[in-house]
Amino acid sequence: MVKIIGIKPLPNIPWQERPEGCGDVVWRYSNNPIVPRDAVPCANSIFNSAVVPYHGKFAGVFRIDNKLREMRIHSASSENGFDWNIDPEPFRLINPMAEEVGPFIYGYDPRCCEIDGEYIVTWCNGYHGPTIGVAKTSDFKTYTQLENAFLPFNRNGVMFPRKIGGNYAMLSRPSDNGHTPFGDVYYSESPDLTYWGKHRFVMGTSLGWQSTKIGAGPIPIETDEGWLLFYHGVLTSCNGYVYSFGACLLDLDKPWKVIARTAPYLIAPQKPYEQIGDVPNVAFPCAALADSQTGRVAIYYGAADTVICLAFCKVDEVIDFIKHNDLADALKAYEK
Ligand code: BMA
Repeated sequence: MVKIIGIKPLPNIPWQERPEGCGDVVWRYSNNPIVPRDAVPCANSIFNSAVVPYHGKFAGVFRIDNKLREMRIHSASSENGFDWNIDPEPFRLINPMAEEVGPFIYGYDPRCCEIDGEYIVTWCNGYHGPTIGVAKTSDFKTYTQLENAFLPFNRNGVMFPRKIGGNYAMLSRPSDNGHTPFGDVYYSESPDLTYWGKHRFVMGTSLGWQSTKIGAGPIPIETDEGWLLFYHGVLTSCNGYVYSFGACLLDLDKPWKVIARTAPYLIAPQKPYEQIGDVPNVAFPCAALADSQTGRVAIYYGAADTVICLAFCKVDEVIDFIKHNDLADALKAYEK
């Protein structure tokens, strides 16, 4: 079996077996969505959200677009990973640099990474346009903001769960100030979570579902085969953007090196809750839990910019799928 490295067993990982007759490597939870759009009174929609194991239970940082259509982040907690209590108030963000950088404007698409016993939340932070906001928390009640990782415009800042070459490491997706019709994934390092450099290109757009732009999804999962990274890809259809997701394996020591990457998608928006909502045709993963003992993986994804959903896979099967459906092979066949 593929070995999941660096994380404790998670026997209470939310899980449902693959339905009978389903041949897909990633399958959806039968009771999706797990969080409806109106789970708290202020919410217009609740989606693209992050979760982590926390003191034997689960903690979350959820994206809520409120009824003023402001984009906010709220803390959440859960006993079982399926049923969530969401704080009706936005997260308490303490910003020691507020005098210099101004107040919080908006925040969306959070990710949450446990590293060296601390929880680091990254999100798309409004600062003269979108860039990567960073904060630390230990209790999921108060969050202390750090410097923005990058200059505007940037989105999809996703930390690695351990230092690489002695530095913190993050993937991100430089973008523009609008709905960005392009986007590749880059890697950066920082000695102190303040100064970011050593920027490396990781991967760009390619065929089909990932032809317009791509962006890192959940915190990568370390395995003895490489970093397992789920990522979203966007296709431009006659009817607008279509957000699907696939996965890749990145080199453990030099994560800007792609070992293999799925040519086909793993999940594309095909269920009504992914096709109908505030933004139709979106499946956008922001978190994944993994159990190192069983190889079970639970993926949290936003659907149609409206609700939160769950999907499942097994680490062996998904890595096998990535290797046997590698984009590099598809591109070779394409050239013939
Ligand atoms: C992206 C982000 C995501 C969103 C997606 C589809 O640019 O804003 O939050 O899910 O568009 O609208």
